[in-house]
Parts: sequence; C-alpha cells; structure tokens
Amino acid sequence: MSSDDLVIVANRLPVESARDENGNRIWRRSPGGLVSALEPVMKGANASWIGWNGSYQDPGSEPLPPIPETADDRDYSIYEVPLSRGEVELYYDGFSNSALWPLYHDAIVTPTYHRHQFDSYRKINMRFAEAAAEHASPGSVVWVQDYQLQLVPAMLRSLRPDLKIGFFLHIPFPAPDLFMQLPWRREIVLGLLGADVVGFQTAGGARNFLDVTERLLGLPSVGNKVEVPGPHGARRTCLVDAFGISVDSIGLAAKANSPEIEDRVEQIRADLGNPKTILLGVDRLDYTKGIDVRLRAYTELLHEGKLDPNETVLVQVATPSRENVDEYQRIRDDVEMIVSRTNGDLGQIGAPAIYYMRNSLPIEELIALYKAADIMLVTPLRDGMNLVSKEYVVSRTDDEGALVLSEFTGAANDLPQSWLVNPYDADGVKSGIIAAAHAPLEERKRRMRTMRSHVMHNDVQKWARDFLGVLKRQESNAGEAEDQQHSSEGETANASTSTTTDKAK
Ligand code: GDG
Repeated sequence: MSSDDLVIVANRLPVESARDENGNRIWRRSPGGLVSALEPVMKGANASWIGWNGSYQDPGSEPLPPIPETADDRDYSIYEVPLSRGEVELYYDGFSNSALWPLYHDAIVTPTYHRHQFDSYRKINMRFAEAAAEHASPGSVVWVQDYQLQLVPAMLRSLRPDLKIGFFLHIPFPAPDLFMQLPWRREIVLGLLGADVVGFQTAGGARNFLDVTERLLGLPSVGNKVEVPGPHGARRTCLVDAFGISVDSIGLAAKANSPEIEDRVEQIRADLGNPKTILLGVDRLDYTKGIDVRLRAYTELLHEGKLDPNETVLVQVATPSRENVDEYQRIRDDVEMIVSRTNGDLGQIGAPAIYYMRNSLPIEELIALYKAADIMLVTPLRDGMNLVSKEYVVSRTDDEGALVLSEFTGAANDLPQSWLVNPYDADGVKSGIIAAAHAPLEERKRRMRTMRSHVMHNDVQKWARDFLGVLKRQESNAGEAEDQQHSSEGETANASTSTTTDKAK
C-alpha cells in the first residue's frame, strides 16, 4: 500500500460510475468544482483522494469494475470507503442531510435529530479517519472536506498525531443560537478542533464557530486562533479562518470562448424564439436554493404586466438531488406546481413562460445557457458560497448579462456589483429583477467587468493554494494526540483510539 503526502478526504470520490454507449460500466470524472479545485494542487504531489464511490456496497450488489490506477490527466491515487445502503440512509440521507444540512442552513426546514443516525455518522466518520490514517505518509497533509465528515479531524489526530490536518466546511456555519440545538454539539466542535486549520466560506461562519467554541468549551480565541487542550496538559493551536471558494475561472472562460459554445448560444436563443430577455436559474433541486422564490417573483411580474410574456422566458435547470430525503420531494412538488400553473395561465403553443428541466446537463451546455441568459437569477435562502453565480460571471467574456443575487449567499461578499436581493422579500426580489432588466447596457457591462475581474483573479486554484499554504505554515502540532473520549451532553464518543494505530505508517 502506498503512502501519500497530500490526502484529500471527501464524502465522494472525484470519479463516478456510469455506463458507456454499449451499456458497460465505466468510471468517469465527477462533475463539480472540488475536483477542478484540487487537481492542480495534487499534481506533482504524492497525492491521494479518499471517499465513497457513490454505489451501495452490500452483499449481493452488482460488483463494480476496479477504478483504474490512472485515467485522463489524473496522477493521484484513489482509495474507496465502502458504504452499504443502510449506512448511506443513516449517515448521509439521515444525519448529514436531515439534521446537519437544514440546521446549518438556518433551519429553513426543521432539522430532525435521531440518535441512531448520529451513531452511524460517528461510525462512518471513523471509517474515513481510518482510511486516511492508513494511506497518509508520516508528517503529511490531510485535507478533510465538508459537513459529512466533521468528526474526522479529531479521530484522525488520535490515530495519527504526526499529520497536518485541515478541514474546510463548504456550507454555512450557523448562528450560535441555532447550532446550540444540536444534541451532539460538543462532539462536533471537538471533532473540528482536531484540525490544525478549520476553514469556512465566510468570516461570519468563522466567527460563529469561534463563538460556539467559547460557549460550549470555554475556550476563548485570540484573534483567529484557539488553544486546544490535549492529553497530559499539552496544548495545541487551531487556526480558524475564512477561505471563500471559487471556480476554475480560466478553464470556464476558455470554454465560453470556444466557437462550438458560441454556435450553441445562437441555437438556444433561436430555439427559445429569440425573446428579448432570457432569465436563467441553475441549481440542484434543493429547498435552500430559493427556486420557488424566483419562480413566484417572475410569475407575479408577468401577471402584473411588468414583464411581457411575449418577450420574456425563464429557463430553470433543476438538477435532481437527494431524492430519498422527504423534504427534497416536497420542494420538487412545490416547484413543479408553480411551473405548471404559470405555464397553464400564461404559456402559449410553442411558447411556455417557463422552460423547466429536471436534468443534469453537460457543463458545456450550462456555459452556453449562461452566455445566452440576459439575467441570471440566484436566490438562495442561504448558501455557503454559490458557484453558479461565479460560473455565470466568468462565462460572460462579452461583459454582458446581469446577475440578481441573494444577500444570503457567500458569493454576495465577492460580487457586490450584482443586483443584491433579500429572498424573503418578494417585492424586493421583483424590484431586483426589474432593475436588472432595465439597467442601461453600459451599467450592466461596468458591473459585469468588475465582477469578472474579481473572479478571474480569485479562482478555485487560488483558494486551494491559500488554504494549503496556511495549513503548511501553521506551527506544528504534531505529536500531540487528542483525547478522543470526549463526552457530549447525554452522548459519549465511542470512537476507538486503538484499533487502527498499528495500521498507521
Ligand atoms: C455546496 C454549497 C458551495 C448544477 N447543475 C448542474 C451542474 N451543476 C453544478 C454547478 C456548480 C455546482 O453544481 C453547484 O454548486 P453550488 O455552489 O451552486 O451549490 P452546492 O451544490 O449546494 O454546493 C455551496 C459549494 O458547495 C462549493 O463549496 O458554493 O454553497 O452548498 O458548479 O455548475 N453541473 C453540471 N450539470 C448540471 O446540470 N455539469
């Protein structure tokens, strides 16, 4: 078994299983920003990626072909963490997406807390920590990603005190009063504090985390550092900061400038009937994204005659997501009811008011849609960052287009030249859309140029380099194993500290 100097630990692997045109199982690169973000920093490093391959591994389930050692331009190793259907239900659909996801998004829907789901979360986090402990070479850097794996840093430190451990949370960290709902709040905070650097999308998230650290554990911060007590009176430092994620700006802009995409933009506009104004939404079909908010605002504007249905269309791409979780079925029903009502009331033969696609499209098609859209609608009720807004901006190499953006996204900090709206204020969203639609071309261009320049200079590769740079500079905490037997109120961490240390290299 090889040992690696940079280990990425994420719920999902950078490859996913699919079928080719002959129906054969193949592995292909997963879509999404994290892979593009991390591949450049993994190149040249002795690197590996640890995660779940997205398929249930139960006795009797269809065996998948082994993931090839190398594929395309990949030059890092991949290690799979197997999960059964039952484990995915408890750890992923359950605790991660029915407790943590809604809680961390301002409890837009009510989080549900079940002990057996948290037990599974703890068990699976240990499985990931053990895999990382097994594959990391002595003194190497391990970067743990996102809310599904918040216990991994402390577990991994107890298994491998020699490692430099970083953690990045892709979703918001909630206000302290909300976080305090979580029955296992102490265990989660202690889990994160096992890292040398804990990164958040925004300064607000970092502040919230430092607040709960003080409230729950009585550990004050000095600047952005917390002194964490270890075993035998030892102390180590955990650095907490904001590192706003971004997109592969150069790669996306290059695609946006390709002649194939230019042709596709023309064709899309023609297929939509060459309307004066195309509005666009692109989101996972998730209740945090405010898809219903923008559809309602648009429908009202059509009914009120503030937008002309003969000159305007809205295209909404809604990528299927987490369909085993009840609340996702509910938001799908809500969205589809609005679409069908609006089209029933206002659509004409060959000219619906809303084009709705519940589909995952190739990235090239998304870029063509971004370039075809006069107004991009990004209206989440809460979003850690929101990459769609940044993808739109870097795709607009013509400097045209207008972005209507929710204040409650991390991206709002980076893109203040957008038309910022409060998604809870229906009239405010409508005014934002109208202001963007009526803004003079020069003003739109000025705003877009500034935003594009910002995202071009602050791309995802910079995000990864910045985080890893801070992690590598962080004073060495090596050699101080964390006591893993933390007890939270009513719950005891039963993470084993001994079973796998012999596997560590
Ligand atoms: C989480 C946080 C944070 C969407 N539909 C298709 C497709 N996508 C791609 C987009 C974009 C990505 O998925 C979505 O990223 P977002 O940032 O908008 O939202 P989440 O999925 O909720 O991401 C978020 C992010 O992590 C990164 O830290 O910004 O706050 O919630 O890249 O383009 N891609 C393709 N076809 C689709 O149909 N190819």
